[in-house]
Amino acid sequence: MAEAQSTLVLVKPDGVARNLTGEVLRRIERKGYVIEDLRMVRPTRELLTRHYAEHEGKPFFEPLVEFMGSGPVVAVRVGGHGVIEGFRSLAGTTDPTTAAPGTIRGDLGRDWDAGVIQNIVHGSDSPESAARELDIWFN
Ligand code: RTP
Ligand code: MG
Repeated sequence: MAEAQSTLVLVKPDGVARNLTGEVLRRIERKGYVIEDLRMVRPTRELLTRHYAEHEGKPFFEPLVEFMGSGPVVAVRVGGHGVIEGFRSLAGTTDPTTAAPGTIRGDLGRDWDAGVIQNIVHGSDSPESAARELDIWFN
C-alpha cells in the first residue's frame, strides 16, 4: 500500500496558454487525487532557478527558465496515496512526441519549434523533490 503523500503539479505556461488547466485538473480529480491547494503565479527567475537547480549548467537550462517565466503557471498541491509516482504516470514521459497515448503529454502535447521541450505539466519526481518544491511554490 502506497502511503498518503502530496506532490507539486505545475500547469506550465504552454498548458495555461492553451486553456488546458481544467483538463489537467479534471484528470487529477478523476483519478481520485485531491486538489489541496492551488495558485496562479508568474514565476520569477530566482524561483525558477531554485525549482530547476538540478538542471543548472545543462544546455536546456536557459531556454527552460525562459519558457517557464514566459507566462502564468498554475501551481497545485495534489494529495493521495502514491500520488508522486501516480501523477508522473498520468503525465507521461518528458517528450510529448513519444509519451504514451492516454497520458497528459501523450494526448495533449506535441513537438514545437520552441528551443526547449514544452510538455504542459510538471510533477515532482520523488518525496524529497516534492517536499522541496512544495516549499518553494507554496511558502
Ligand atoms: P518536469 O521536471 O518538468 O516534470 O519534467 P521531467 O521530470 O519529465 O523532465 P526533466 O528531465 O526534469 O526536465 C525538466 C524539463 O526540462 C525540459 N527539458 N528539455 N533535452 C531537452 O531539450 C530537455 N530535457 C528536458 C522539459 O521541459 C522538461 O520537462
Ligand atoms: Mg523533472
